[in-house]
Amino acid sequence: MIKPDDTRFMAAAIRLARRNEGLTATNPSVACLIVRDDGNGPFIVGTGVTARGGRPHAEPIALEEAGERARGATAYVTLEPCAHHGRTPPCAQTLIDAGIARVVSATPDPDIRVDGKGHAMLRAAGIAVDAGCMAGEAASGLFAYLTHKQSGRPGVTLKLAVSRDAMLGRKGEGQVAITGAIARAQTHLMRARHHAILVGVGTVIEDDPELTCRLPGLQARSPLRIVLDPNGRMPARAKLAETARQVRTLVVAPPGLPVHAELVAKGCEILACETVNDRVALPELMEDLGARGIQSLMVEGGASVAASFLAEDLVDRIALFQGPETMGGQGIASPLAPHETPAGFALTQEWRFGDDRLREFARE
Ligand code: AOF
Ligand code: ZN
Repeated sequence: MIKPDDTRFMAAAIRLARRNEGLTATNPSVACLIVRDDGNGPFIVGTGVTARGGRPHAEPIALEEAGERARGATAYVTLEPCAHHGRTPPCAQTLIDAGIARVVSATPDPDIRVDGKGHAMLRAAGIAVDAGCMAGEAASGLFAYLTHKQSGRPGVTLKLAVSRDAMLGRKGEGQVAITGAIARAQTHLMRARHHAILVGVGTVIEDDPELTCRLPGLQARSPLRIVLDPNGRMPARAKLAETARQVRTLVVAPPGLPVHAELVAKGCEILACETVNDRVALPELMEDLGARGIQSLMVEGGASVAASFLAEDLVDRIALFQGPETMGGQGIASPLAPHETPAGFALTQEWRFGDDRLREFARE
Protein backbone atom coordinates (compact mmCIF):
# COMPACT_ATOMS: atom_id res chain seq x y z
CA MET A 1 0.00 0.00 0.00
CA ILE A 2 1.31 3.48 -0.88
CA LYS A 3 1.49 5.89 2.11
CA PRO A 4 1.81 9.70 2.23
CA ASP A 5 5.55 9.44 3.03
CA ASP A 6 6.00 7.29 -0.09
CA THR A 7 4.66 10.08 -2.26
CA ARG A 8 6.99 12.54 -0.56
CA PHE A 9 10.11 10.44 -1.20
CA MET A 10 9.05 9.53 -4.73
CA ALA A 11 8.54 13.24 -5.53
CA ALA A 12 12.12 13.84 -4.35
CA ALA A 13 13.36 10.94 -6.51
CA ILE A 14 11.54 12.27 -9.59
CA ARG A 15 13.16 15.65 -9.03
CA LEU A 16 16.60 14.06 -8.64
CA ALA A 17 16.13 12.09 -11.88
CA ARG A 18 15.95 15.36 -13.81
CA ARG A 19 19.62 16.02 -13.05
CA ASN A 20 20.96 13.73 -15.77
CA GLU A 21 18.11 14.15 -18.26
CA GLY A 22 19.57 14.19 -21.77
CA LEU A 23 22.94 12.76 -20.61
CA THR A 24 22.20 9.05 -20.23
CA ALA A 25 21.07 7.92 -23.71
CA THR A 26 19.98 5.40 -24.66
CA ASN A 27 19.26 4.79 -20.99
CA PRO A 28 16.64 6.86 -19.19
CA SER A 29 17.74 9.08 -16.31
CA VAL A 30 16.37 7.19 -13.30
CA ALA A 31 16.72 8.07 -9.61
CA CYS A 32 16.79 5.89 -6.51
CA LEU A 33 16.52 6.83 -2.82
CA ILE A 34 17.24 4.39 0.00
CA VAL A 35 15.18 5.32 3.06
CA ARG A 36 15.47 3.82 6.55
CA ASP A 37 13.18 4.10 9.52
CA ASP A 38 14.61 3.01 12.87
CA GLY A 39 11.53 4.11 14.77
CA ASN A 40 12.18 7.86 14.82
CA GLY A 41 10.81 8.56 11.35
CA PRO A 42 12.19 7.89 7.86
CA PHE A 43 15.49 9.34 6.65
CA ILE A 44 17.50 9.03 3.45
CA VAL A 45 20.70 6.95 3.62
CA GLY A 46 21.54 6.74 -0.08
CA THR A 47 20.74 8.56 -3.32
CA GLY A 48 21.60 7.66 -6.90
CA VAL A 49 20.83 8.88 -10.40
CA THR A 50 21.75 7.01 -13.60
CA ALA A 51 25.31 8.07 -14.41
CA ARG A 52 26.27 10.07 -17.51
CA GLY A 53 26.46 7.71 -20.45
CA GLY A 54 23.83 5.44 -18.85
CA ARG A 55 25.89 3.27 -16.47
CA PRO A 56 26.02 2.59 -13.59
CA HIS A 57 22.28 2.54 -13.03
CA ALA A 58 20.72 4.52 -10.19
CA GLU A 59 20.22 1.63 -7.75
CA PRO A 60 23.85 0.44 -7.27
CA ILE A 61 24.96 4.07 -6.78
CA ALA A 62 22.36 4.63 -4.04
CA LEU A 63 23.08 1.24 -2.44
CA GLU A 64 26.79 1.89 -2.35
CA GLU A 65 26.23 5.12 -0.45
CA ALA A 66 23.83 3.39 1.96
CA GLY A 67 26.15 0.43 2.61
CA GLU A 68 24.97 -1.75 5.50
CA ARG A 69 22.22 0.77 6.28
CA ALA A 70 20.33 -0.55 3.23
CA ARG A 71 19.45 -3.73 5.16
CA GLY A 72 15.74 -3.56 6.02
CA ALA A 73 15.32 -0.20 4.24
CA THR A 74 12.90 0.91 1.49
CA ALA A 75 14.13 1.72 -2.02
CA TYR A 76 12.27 4.35 -4.06
CA VAL A 77 12.91 4.08 -7.81
CA THR A 78 11.36 6.15 -10.59
CA LEU A 79 11.50 3.17 -13.01
CA GLU A 80 11.03 -0.54 -12.43
CA PRO A 81 14.48 -1.97 -11.52
CA CYS A 82 16.07 -3.83 -14.42
CA ALA A 83 16.15 -7.61 -14.62
CA HIS A 84 18.83 -8.13 -17.26
CA HIS A 85 22.60 -8.56 -17.24
CA GLY A 86 24.26 -5.60 -18.94
CA ARG A 87 27.69 -4.31 -18.00
CA THR A 88 26.55 -4.84 -14.39
CA PRO A 89 24.18 -7.40 -12.77
CA PRO A 90 20.41 -6.73 -12.75
CA CYS A 91 19.43 -3.94 -10.33
CA ALA A 92 16.63 -6.13 -8.96
CA GLN A 93 19.29 -8.65 -7.85
CA THR A 94 21.49 -5.89 -6.39
CA LEU A 95 18.51 -4.66 -4.30
CA ILE A 96 17.84 -8.24 -3.11
CA ASP A 97 21.52 -8.80 -2.21
CA ALA A 98 21.65 -5.54 -0.25
CA GLY A 99 18.81 -6.73 1.99
CA ILE A 100 16.22 -4.14 0.92
CA ALA A 101 12.86 -4.95 2.57
CA ARG A 102 10.52 -2.97 0.35
CA VAL A 103 10.63 -1.38 -3.11
CA VAL A 104 8.36 1.46 -4.20
CA SER A 105 8.49 2.14 -7.94
CA ALA A 106 6.78 4.68 -10.16
CA THR A 107 6.79 3.56 -13.81
CA PRO A 108 6.94 0.06 -15.32
CA ASP A 109 9.88 -0.42 -17.71
CA PRO A 110 8.70 -1.29 -21.25
CA ASP A 111 12.18 -2.57 -22.25
CA ILE A 112 11.49 -6.19 -23.30
CA ARG A 113 14.40 -7.35 -21.13
CA VAL A 114 12.58 -5.94 -18.07
CA ASP A 115 8.80 -5.52 -18.71
CA GLY A 116 7.55 -6.78 -15.32
CA LYS A 117 10.46 -9.15 -14.71
CA GLY A 118 12.18 -6.68 -12.36
CA HIS A 119 9.16 -6.49 -10.05
CA ALA A 120 8.67 -10.28 -10.31
CA MET A 121 12.28 -10.99 -9.26
CA LEU A 122 11.90 -8.76 -6.20
CA ARG A 123 8.60 -10.36 -5.15
CA ALA A 124 10.01 -13.86 -5.65
CA ALA A 125 12.76 -12.92 -3.17
CA GLY A 126 10.15 -11.94 -0.57
CA ILE A 127 10.49 -8.16 -1.02
CA ALA A 128 7.30 -6.08 -0.67
CA VAL A 129 6.76 -4.20 -3.97
CA ASP A 130 4.45 -1.22 -4.38
CA ALA A 131 4.41 -0.18 -8.04
CA GLY A 132 2.70 2.84 -9.60
CA CYS A 133 3.56 5.47 -6.95
CA MET A 134 3.29 8.87 -8.73
CA ALA A 135 3.28 7.03 -12.06
CA GLY A 136 2.02 10.01 -14.06
CA GLU A 137 4.60 12.44 -12.71
CA ALA A 138 7.47 9.99 -13.26
CA ALA A 139 6.27 9.11 -16.76
CA SER A 140 6.27 12.80 -17.62
CA GLY A 141 9.97 12.97 -16.70
CA LEU A 142 10.68 9.73 -18.59
CA PHE A 143 8.43 10.64 -21.53
CA ALA A 144 11.27 10.68 -24.06
CA TYR A 145 12.57 7.24 -23.08
CA LEU A 146 9.05 5.78 -22.92
CA THR A 147 8.00 7.27 -26.29
CA HIS A 148 11.20 6.08 -27.94
CA LYS A 149 10.87 2.56 -26.50
CA GLN A 150 7.21 2.25 -27.42
CA SER A 151 7.10 3.92 -30.85
CA GLY A 152 10.72 4.04 -32.06
CA ARG A 153 10.61 7.82 -32.56
CA PRO A 154 11.89 10.58 -30.26
CA GLY A 155 9.55 12.17 -27.73
CA VAL A 156 8.74 15.65 -29.07
CA THR A 157 8.44 18.89 -27.09
CA LEU A 158 7.04 21.81 -29.06
CA LYS A 159 8.26 25.12 -27.65
CA LEU A 160 6.50 28.31 -28.66
CA ALA A 161 6.86 31.88 -27.39
CA VAL A 162 3.82 33.99 -28.21
CA SER A 163 2.85 37.58 -27.58
CA ARG A 164 -0.32 38.50 -25.70
CA ASP A 165 -2.18 38.51 -29.05
CA ALA A 166 -0.85 35.04 -30.04
CA MET A 167 1.90 36.15 -32.46
CA LEU A 168 5.29 34.45 -32.82
CA GLY A 169 7.10 37.52 -34.15
CA ARG A 170 6.83 40.23 -36.81
CA LYS A 171 7.15 39.47 -40.50
CA GLY A 172 10.61 40.27 -41.90
CA GLU A 173 12.04 41.52 -38.58
CA GLY A 174 14.18 38.54 -37.65
CA GLN A 175 14.40 37.66 -33.97
CA VAL A 176 11.92 39.62 -31.86
CA ALA A 177 12.18 39.34 -28.06
CA ILE A 178 8.80 38.14 -26.82
CA THR A 179 9.81 36.95 -23.37
CA GLY A 180 12.38 38.22 -20.87
CA ALA A 181 15.70 36.95 -19.53
CA ILE A 182 14.34 34.36 -17.06
CA ALA A 183 12.07 32.75 -19.63
CA ARG A 184 15.00 32.67 -22.05
CA ALA A 185 17.14 30.90 -19.46
CA GLN A 186 14.35 28.34 -19.05
CA THR A 187 14.44 27.74 -22.81
CA HIS A 188 18.18 27.14 -22.64
CA LEU A 189 17.67 24.66 -19.78
CA MET A 190 15.02 22.92 -21.87
CA ARG A 191 17.55 22.70 -24.74
CA ALA A 192 20.11 21.10 -22.41
CA ARG A 193 17.61 18.41 -21.43
CA HIS A 194 16.86 17.34 -25.02
CA HIS A 195 19.01 15.26 -27.35
CA ALA A 196 18.20 17.36 -30.39
CA ILE A 197 16.60 20.65 -31.31
CA LEU A 198 14.88 21.27 -34.64
CA VAL A 199 13.91 24.32 -36.71
CA GLY A 200 12.80 24.96 -40.27
CA VAL A 201 15.21 26.66 -42.68
CA GLY A 202 12.89 29.71 -42.73
CA THR A 203 13.80 30.34 -39.09
CA VAL A 204 17.51 30.06 -39.96
CA ILE A 205 17.15 32.59 -42.79
CA GLU A 206 14.99 35.02 -40.76
CA ASP A 207 16.55 34.76 -37.28
CA ASP A 208 20.03 33.25 -37.79
CA PRO A 209 19.78 31.53 -34.38
CA GLU A 210 22.53 29.59 -32.54
CA LEU A 211 20.20 27.12 -30.80
CA THR A 212 22.82 26.36 -28.16
CA CYS A 213 22.56 26.19 -24.39
CA ARG A 214 24.39 29.27 -23.15
CA LEU A 215 23.73 28.93 -19.43
CA PRO A 216 26.97 29.33 -17.45
CA GLY A 217 28.48 25.90 -16.83
CA LEU A 218 26.03 24.12 -19.13
CA GLN A 219 27.48 25.17 -22.51
CA ALA A 220 28.71 21.63 -23.16
CA ARG A 221 25.11 20.43 -22.99
CA SER A 222 24.01 22.02 -26.27
CA PRO A 223 21.99 19.40 -28.15
CA LEU A 224 22.37 18.24 -31.75
CA ARG A 225 20.88 20.96 -34.03
CA ILE A 226 18.63 19.89 -36.89
CA VAL A 227 17.44 22.07 -39.77
CA LEU A 228 14.63 21.04 -42.13
CA ASP A 229 15.77 22.18 -45.56
CA PRO A 230 13.52 20.55 -48.19
CA ASN A 231 14.47 23.00 -50.99
CA GLY A 232 18.19 23.52 -50.38
CA ARG A 233 17.90 27.06 -49.00
CA MET A 234 20.20 26.61 -45.97
CA PRO A 235 22.74 29.49 -46.09
CA ALA A 236 26.37 28.39 -45.72
CA ARG A 237 26.96 31.69 -43.86
CA ALA A 238 24.38 30.90 -41.19
CA LYS A 239 25.68 30.78 -37.60
CA LEU A 240 24.54 27.16 -37.41
CA ALA A 241 26.84 26.24 -40.33
CA GLU A 242 29.72 28.43 -39.13
CA THR A 243 29.69 26.74 -35.70
CA ALA A 244 28.97 23.18 -36.91
CA ARG A 245 32.43 22.03 -35.81
CA GLN A 246 31.69 23.07 -32.22
CA VAL A 247 28.07 21.85 -32.02
CA ARG A 248 26.84 19.06 -34.29
CA THR A 249 24.47 20.32 -36.98
CA LEU A 250 22.34 18.08 -39.17
CA VAL A 251 20.73 19.44 -42.34
CA VAL A 252 17.74 17.40 -43.47
CA ALA A 253 17.26 17.65 -47.24
CA PRO A 254 16.44 15.57 -50.30
CA PRO A 255 19.57 14.00 -51.82
CA GLY A 256 21.66 15.72 -54.49
CA LEU A 257 21.27 19.45 -53.79
CA PRO A 258 24.33 21.51 -54.95
CA VAL A 259 24.58 23.78 -51.86
CA HIS A 260 25.41 20.78 -49.68
CA ALA A 261 29.12 20.59 -50.54
CA GLU A 262 29.69 23.98 -48.90
CA LEU A 263 27.73 22.99 -45.78
CA VAL A 264 29.62 19.70 -45.51
CA ALA A 265 32.92 21.56 -45.85
CA LYS A 266 31.90 23.63 -42.80
CA GLY A 267 31.20 20.49 -40.78
CA CYS A 268 27.43 20.08 -41.22
CA GLU A 269 26.10 16.56 -41.64
CA ILE A 270 23.44 15.93 -44.26
CA LEU A 271 20.54 13.56 -43.64
CA ALA A 272 18.72 12.55 -46.82
CA CYS A 273 14.96 12.67 -46.46
CA GLU A 274 11.77 12.08 -48.40
CA THR A 275 9.65 15.08 -49.27
CA VAL A 276 5.90 15.44 -49.77
CA ASN A 277 4.67 18.62 -51.50
CA ASP A 278 8.07 20.26 -50.98
CA ARG A 279 8.04 19.53 -47.25
CA VAL A 280 10.12 17.05 -45.30
CA ALA A 281 8.12 13.87 -44.61
CA LEU A 282 8.04 14.13 -40.81
CA PRO A 283 6.93 10.63 -39.70
CA GLU A 284 9.75 9.06 -41.75
CA LEU A 285 12.25 11.60 -40.40
CA MET A 286 11.15 10.86 -36.83
CA GLU A 287 11.73 7.15 -37.47
CA ASP A 288 15.23 7.89 -38.83
CA LEU A 289 16.11 10.04 -35.81
CA GLY A 290 14.78 7.37 -33.45
CA ALA A 291 16.91 4.74 -35.18
CA ARG A 292 19.94 6.98 -34.59
CA GLY A 293 19.21 6.79 -30.84
CA ILE A 294 17.75 10.28 -30.53
CA GLN A 295 15.15 9.96 -27.80
CA SER A 296 14.03 13.55 -27.34
CA LEU A 297 13.50 16.38 -29.74
CA MET A 298 12.65 20.00 -29.04
CA VAL A 299 10.90 21.77 -31.92
CA GLU A 300 11.66 25.49 -31.78
CA GLY A 301 10.27 27.08 -34.91
CA GLY A 302 8.85 28.51 -36.91
CA ALA A 303 5.08 28.69 -37.31
CA SER A 304 4.74 26.27 -40.23
CA VAL A 305 7.08 23.65 -38.74
CA ALA A 306 5.11 23.83 -35.47
CA ALA A 307 1.83 23.49 -37.37
CA SER A 308 3.17 20.49 -39.35
CA PHE A 309 4.28 18.63 -36.20
CA LEU A 310 0.85 19.28 -34.65
CA ALA A 311 -0.99 18.23 -37.83
CA GLU A 312 1.03 14.99 -38.03
CA ASP A 313 0.19 14.25 -34.36
CA LEU A 314 3.91 14.11 -33.51
CA VAL A 315 3.85 16.45 -30.50
CA ASP A 316 3.94 14.88 -27.02
CA ARG A 317 4.50 17.97 -24.90
CA ILE A 318 4.00 21.67 -25.46
CA ALA A 319 5.88 24.46 -23.68
CA LEU A 320 3.92 27.62 -24.36
CA PHE A 321 5.60 30.84 -23.23
CA GLN A 322 3.57 34.03 -23.28
CA GLY A 323 5.06 37.51 -23.12
CA PRO A 324 3.24 40.69 -22.01
CA GLU A 325 3.43 42.70 -25.28
CA THR A 326 1.01 42.96 -28.17
CA MET A 327 2.39 42.63 -31.74
CA GLY A 328 -0.55 43.89 -33.73
CA GLY A 329 -1.41 43.27 -37.36
CA GLN A 330 2.14 42.75 -38.65
CA GLY A 331 2.57 39.62 -36.55
CA ILE A 332 3.14 36.00 -37.57
CA ALA A 333 0.20 34.06 -36.12
CA SER A 334 0.94 31.21 -33.73
CA PRO A 335 -0.74 27.87 -34.42
CA LEU A 336 -1.68 27.79 -30.70
CA ALA A 337 -3.46 30.51 -28.73
CA PRO A 338 -1.96 31.36 -25.33
CA HIS A 339 -5.22 31.11 -23.35
CA GLU A 340 -6.52 27.83 -24.71
CA THR A 341 -5.62 24.24 -23.92
CA PRO A 342 -4.70 22.62 -27.25
CA ALA A 343 -7.07 19.83 -28.32
CA GLY A 344 -5.86 16.41 -27.14
CA PHE A 345 -3.59 17.93 -24.45
CA ALA A 346 -3.90 18.54 -20.72
CA LEU A 347 -2.25 21.30 -18.70
CA THR A 348 0.48 19.79 -16.51
CA GLN A 349 2.29 22.81 -15.05
CA GLU A 350 2.20 26.57 -15.02
CA TRP A 351 4.92 29.10 -14.06
CA ARG A 352 5.36 32.86 -13.95
CA PHE A 353 8.71 34.47 -14.73
CA GLY A 354 8.22 38.19 -14.08
CA ASP A 355 5.78 39.37 -16.75
CA ASP A 356 6.07 36.10 -18.69
CA ARG A 357 4.07 32.96 -18.25
CA LEU A 358 4.91 29.36 -19.16
CA ARG A 359 2.26 26.70 -19.48
CA GLU A 360 3.22 23.07 -20.12
CA PHE A 361 0.84 20.62 -21.70
CA ALA A 362 1.15 16.87 -22.18
CA ARG A 363 -0.62 14.61 -24.64
CA GLU A 364 -3.73 13.17 -22.93
C1 AOF B 1 17.50 0.55 -13.89
N1 AOF B 1 18.08 1.64 -13.34
O1 AOF B 1 19.08 3.62 -13.51
C2 AOF B 1 18.29 2.63 -15.49
C3 AOF B 1 17.63 1.50 -16.06
O2 AOF B 1 22.35 -0.97 -21.58
P1 AOF B 1 22.02 -1.27 -20.16
O3 AOF B 1 22.47 -2.60 -19.71
O4 AOF B 1 22.40 -0.15 -19.24
O5 AOF B 1 20.41 -1.36 -20.09
C4 AOF B 1 19.60 -0.34 -20.55
C5 AOF B 1 18.21 -0.53 -19.97
O6 AOF B 1 18.25 -0.47 -18.57
C6 AOF B 1 17.22 0.53 -20.37
O7 AOF B 1 16.63 0.25 -21.63
C7 AOF B 1 16.21 0.41 -19.26
O8 AOF B 1 15.40 -0.75 -19.46
C8 AOF B 1 17.08 0.15 -18.06
N2 AOF B 1 17.43 1.42 -17.40
N3 AOF B 1 17.23 0.51 -15.22
O9 AOF B 1 17.20 -0.42 -13.19
C9 AOF B 1 18.50 2.67 -14.07
N4 AOF B 1 18.72 3.66 -16.26
ZN1 ZN C 1 19.48 -1.54 -13.62
